[in-house]
Amino acid sequence: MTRIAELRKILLRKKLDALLVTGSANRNYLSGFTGSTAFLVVSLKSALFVTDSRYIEQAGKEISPEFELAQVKSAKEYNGAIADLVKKDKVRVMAVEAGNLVVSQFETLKKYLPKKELRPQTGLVEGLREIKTKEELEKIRKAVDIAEKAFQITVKRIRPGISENEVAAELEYNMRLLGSERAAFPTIVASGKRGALPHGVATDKKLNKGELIVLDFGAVYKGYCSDLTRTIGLGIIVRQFKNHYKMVYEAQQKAISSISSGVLLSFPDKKARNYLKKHRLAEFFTHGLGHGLGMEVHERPSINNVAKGFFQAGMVVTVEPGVYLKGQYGIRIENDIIVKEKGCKVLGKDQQKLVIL
Ligand SMILES: [Mn+2]
Repeated sequence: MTRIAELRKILLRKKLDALLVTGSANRNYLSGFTGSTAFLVVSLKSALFVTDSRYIEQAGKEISPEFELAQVKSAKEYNGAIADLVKKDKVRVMAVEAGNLVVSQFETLKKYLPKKELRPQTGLVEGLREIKTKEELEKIRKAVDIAEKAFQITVKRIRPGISENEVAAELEYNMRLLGSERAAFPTIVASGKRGALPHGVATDKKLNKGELIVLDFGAVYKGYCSDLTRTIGLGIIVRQFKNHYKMVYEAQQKAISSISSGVLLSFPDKKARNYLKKHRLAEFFTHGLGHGLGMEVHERPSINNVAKGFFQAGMVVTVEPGVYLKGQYGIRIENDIIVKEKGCKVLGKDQQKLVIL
């Protein structure tokens, strides 16, 4: 079944006549379009792709033949094209993406469709994206491979006195050279005390001996992301840091080995947290265990201790426990895994030992 057909099944079930797709990853997933300005309207009867002159040629090459392609000249005309389809297909209730439509667009659209109901919805397309096809899994695998190779090259250049920004720049440069379209997100390089900021993006702080350095980075290959975190040490590292590293690694392994199709999404987080609790580190593990990964670096499902639902074969998720000691240091280890019918598969290699440069 095509993605459009899957979506129509959902529309029918929810008694919706159409969906206006405005999220760029959702638009790409359904149509194949990789550009940045276009609307999709999928009704039970038709599928319309609307863009302007900048993207018309690209859209002609990229989009699935299920869509009728329409060109408009102005923002006003976008609304007109949507209204025309709504009329033609006798749409009464059109769903809009609550997370992907700005309020001003929503208000304008209401004026164009005074007698219709626009119903904000979340997760209609995102739900479909949770389970990856073989082709999608291959792209993610390649994105992991690129990030990992770039890290191995970059690590050789890390030494005391160079800045977090320089390390981030080299890492992103090496990912590009290896085939990444862009960095999946602003690269995190957080050294020493800054490591205790779970999302401490790189600054001009210089790396010092004796520090732990948290690097969180990802590549994008054919539209699919990877997301890895490595913690390394520089110079002589005190025993406490090494012990904590081992515990974070063990917590990650406990979580990974608990993941399989049919297991509660909240289970691996509990596994990791319980292990850290035994070692009195749970209070420093201040975020959820992980998240889904695909066309967006954070997507469904969330993997934390309040997550509802079950793992299913074909999901790709990150497993990234960390501990953050304010004013001292941080440790996080993150890998990307594919959920299987039985168990799961870690993409790339895991980082068992603390690498000390
Ligand atoms: Mn992550």
